[in-house]
Amino acid sequence: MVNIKIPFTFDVIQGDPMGLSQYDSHITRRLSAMKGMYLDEHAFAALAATSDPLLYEFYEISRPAVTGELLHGLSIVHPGKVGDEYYMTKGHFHTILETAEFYYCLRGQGVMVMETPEGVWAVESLQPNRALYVPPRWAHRSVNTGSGQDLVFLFVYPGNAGHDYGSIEVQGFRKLVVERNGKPEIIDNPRWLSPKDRS
Ligand code: PAN
Ligand code: ZN
Repeated sequence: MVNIKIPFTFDVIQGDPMGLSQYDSHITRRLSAMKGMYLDEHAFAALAATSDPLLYEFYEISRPAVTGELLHGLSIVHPGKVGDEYYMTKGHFHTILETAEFYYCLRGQGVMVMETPEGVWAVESLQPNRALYVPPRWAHRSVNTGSGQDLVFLFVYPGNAGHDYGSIEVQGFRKLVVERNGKPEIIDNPRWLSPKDRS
């Protein structure tokens, strides 16, 4: 771990996969960690029966979980699909809802799917050298829509933000990103319920 009281630098390693010259944790999420999150349960089961592919991974530099600090790191979403739904992160709200996040895309093609607790939604594209600002209150999930290339981005968010996966794990986002005729398309998630219809 870096000395948390003095300034420091680190480098993005331009390999394949990309990485960081220093980090405190490396978290990997395989298919088995995403049970119930993909619409096509048969495709999920078929893939799970043959292998447990690595869908995404992220490197974090630890900072104290307090206001004023900024947590940051590098995420890599690998290319692939479960049925016709692209590999994606779980996605989450921040536990402290009123905390934002900044992303900077370094490699690949993808989208960020976002929504508020009220069900307002947005999808923005990610491509190298594009920055994305996720305002406070918006849940966010990154999706790799590229073929054969990792989607890689840096992220920065307040140290006290925390992660709330709750409602996303139960019903997902309002919109899904699937491949149709070789291209990404945004479709309604049939399992999504508006806040007033949830029990
Ligand atoms: C990112 C994400 C990271 C993995 O650091 O945590 O890309 O996504 P999930 O946490 O949804 O599995 C971030 O948004 N942090 O707040
Ligand atoms: Zn976040």
